[in-house]
Amino acid sequence: VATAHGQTAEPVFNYDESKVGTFTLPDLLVSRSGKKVTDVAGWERRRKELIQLFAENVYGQTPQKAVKLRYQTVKTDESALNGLAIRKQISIYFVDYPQLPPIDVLLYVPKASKKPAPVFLGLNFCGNHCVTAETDIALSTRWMSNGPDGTTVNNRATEKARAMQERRWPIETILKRGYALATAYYGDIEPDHPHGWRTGIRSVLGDTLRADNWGAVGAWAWGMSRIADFLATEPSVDASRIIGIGHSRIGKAALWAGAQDKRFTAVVANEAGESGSALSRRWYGETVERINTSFPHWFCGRYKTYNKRVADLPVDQHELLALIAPRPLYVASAEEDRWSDPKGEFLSAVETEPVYRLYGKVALGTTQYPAVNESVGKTVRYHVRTGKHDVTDFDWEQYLRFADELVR
Ligand code: GTR
Repeated sequence: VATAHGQTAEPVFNYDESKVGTFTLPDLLVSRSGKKVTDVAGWERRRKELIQLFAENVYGQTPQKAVKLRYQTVKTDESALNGLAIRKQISIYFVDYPQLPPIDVLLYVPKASKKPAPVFLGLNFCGNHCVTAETDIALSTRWMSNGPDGTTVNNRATEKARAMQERRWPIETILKRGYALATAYYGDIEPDHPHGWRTGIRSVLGDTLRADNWGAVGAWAWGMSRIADFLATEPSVDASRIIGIGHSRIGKAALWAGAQDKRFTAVVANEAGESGSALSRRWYGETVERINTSFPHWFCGRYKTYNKRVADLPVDQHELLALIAPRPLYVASAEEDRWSDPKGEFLSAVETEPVYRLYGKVALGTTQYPAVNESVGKTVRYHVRTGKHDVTDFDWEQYLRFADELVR
């Protein structure tokens, strides 16, 4: 049986632009009660309403309880990467929940920087040992998805995993451009599998009986905010300039973190796709039903009730992007990453324009889908690069320029 959006009873993916059909997005600037938003004060009210709607229907409620943290510096290298960086390994402990593992933060600060450095903050997929070849980074002992070529044994990292994703983290370039980098393994906050919550922060916060209990993406977003708490105590970084960054599922978390927490001065969502940057109502690539089926632990229970009726969702993802306004936002796609729906990510960014305009800013400033490998936009930027689902030097080159122009 075809629904209004051409989706059949089985989760079927569409890669045919001619089958996308038409859809109506919820109006960003009209509140649930029908009130039109015409100014910043009205938007700030609407903003709160939208955060609640995303919490109730998509990501679940983020517990507001203040959690006591203890920061322990495990190791400092005053001259890492041939003198380019001061490198610190810090563990964030949850004082009231000693059963939880700490979040292990890896921080690089440019040694040449005379003042506190603006900082990119992004979670990583396979442990801090994966982002660099430096052997004095502790090998993460946490649960990992099984990786290729002996990089894991029984869901634990092996020495072979070192530098496995180094290519996605051009640390030296970031440092040479004057930025610090803070990263941590997303599985420190919650291991990414359906029972992972039992050993993570969701085992002690939230309410598993509720349809709007937070999901793993919400937990990862919360973890980013806890790392921001730590950065606020770290004199070598400028905590008024934190750029939240994330790829794919971690990009979804980065967006949700930035939406809720204004301490993220800017947000970069690299191929965040379905339930991240891309419009859910656009039937192309991954669907709400597919993501809820493959990853039942990522979102709140209520999100699943929209599997076969996305048109009934009270929100769509352009509203998540708009929650970043008036702060700088970068949305990026890759041409071959059709699963993330590049065009749906672009259109979502286009839709934020009226909100940025309320603040006297230009968002993308264009509705024209750009050529590949061309970065467009003003306060909101977008590119679709050639290649696959990944993070490349090209991507970072755009993010660094964006940060130079809008964050520094
Ligand atoms: C895929 C998932 C995407 C994206 C991706 C990733 O399997 O369908 O939504 O999150 O994983 O994180 O790389």
